[in-house]
Amino acid sequence: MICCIAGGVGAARFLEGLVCIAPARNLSVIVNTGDDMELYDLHISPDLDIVIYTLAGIVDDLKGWGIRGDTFHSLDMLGRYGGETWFKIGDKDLATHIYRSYILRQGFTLSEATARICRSLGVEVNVMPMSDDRVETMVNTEVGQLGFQDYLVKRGAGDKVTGVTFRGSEYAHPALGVVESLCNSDRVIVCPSNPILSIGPILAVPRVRMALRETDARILAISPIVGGAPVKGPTDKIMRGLGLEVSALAVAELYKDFLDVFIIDQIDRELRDRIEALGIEVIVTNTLMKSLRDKVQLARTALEAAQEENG
Ligand code: FO1
Repeated sequence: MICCIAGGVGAARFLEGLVCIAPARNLSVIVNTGDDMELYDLHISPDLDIVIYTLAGIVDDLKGWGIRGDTFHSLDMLGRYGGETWFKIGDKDLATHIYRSYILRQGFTLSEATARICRSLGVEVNVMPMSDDRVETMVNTEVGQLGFQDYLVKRGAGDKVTGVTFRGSEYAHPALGVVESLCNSDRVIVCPSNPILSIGPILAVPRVRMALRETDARILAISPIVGGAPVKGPTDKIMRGLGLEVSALAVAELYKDFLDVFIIDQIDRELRDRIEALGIEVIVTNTLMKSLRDKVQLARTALEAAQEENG
């Protein structure tokens, strides 16, 4: 059994490769919900949707989020009413948010809504939200505290970041199956996602970090930082804002209390010794996922590395 810890686009691309070489029934994925937001009274879970749409084969590959070939008639109409249109929700995507919100309003959990969406879209991987409790990633900036999507999408990640907090995380319980999955898997893979904004909220759920420290599973992570820059998104701005160096080494430091193996890109090979000095095994390979072949190759390297000790 393999349990993955995932944010949005970077994680989904890695998972696309992983499902090509590992049976879906052996995979579970714990997904960040710190990015979730309410818009038009709908509960939107961007990272869950990115992972689910990718595994269902319907994601818009170019953007990495949303549904391929989606149209935006509903959003255009909302704009005519003077509504907010900065968050580009397509017509088909809108149906997911309506359906999820409908299930939640009936008193079911986000886990249940997620399981139903996966079933309907033919996704056999066990995709779980990190928690059914609300955890909100808040970004402290020079213009004040912003919700994650306000910071990233509405304001284009242009504000200087001074801190990040995960509102509600200290009281959040892991969703049903999360701790079991971390403890009963042979391997845990932390996907190449933003360590602060995407993996950070998951680790901020106290029982999750505890389970990572306690599990017998071999824990492996893939660096989302290559050559001192993020593969995607504002990870560099966030890390700098928190006074961290933008490097694979700094990511390793963030995970060192539970990490066994760290996969870094060839370009970062000179960091090997310093990461190994943290007590973490290092694998150097190509981590850039430009084609499906790259994704499968990276997944294969991760599986082989994670297998080594457990046999
Ligand atoms: N990201 C954007 O940069 N602009 C958007 O308008 C946008 C809309 C959107 C709609 C649905 C969805 O599931 C995701 C969407 N994203 C959009 C991506 C998303 O906000 C972020 O990439 C993730 O939250 C970060 O992992």
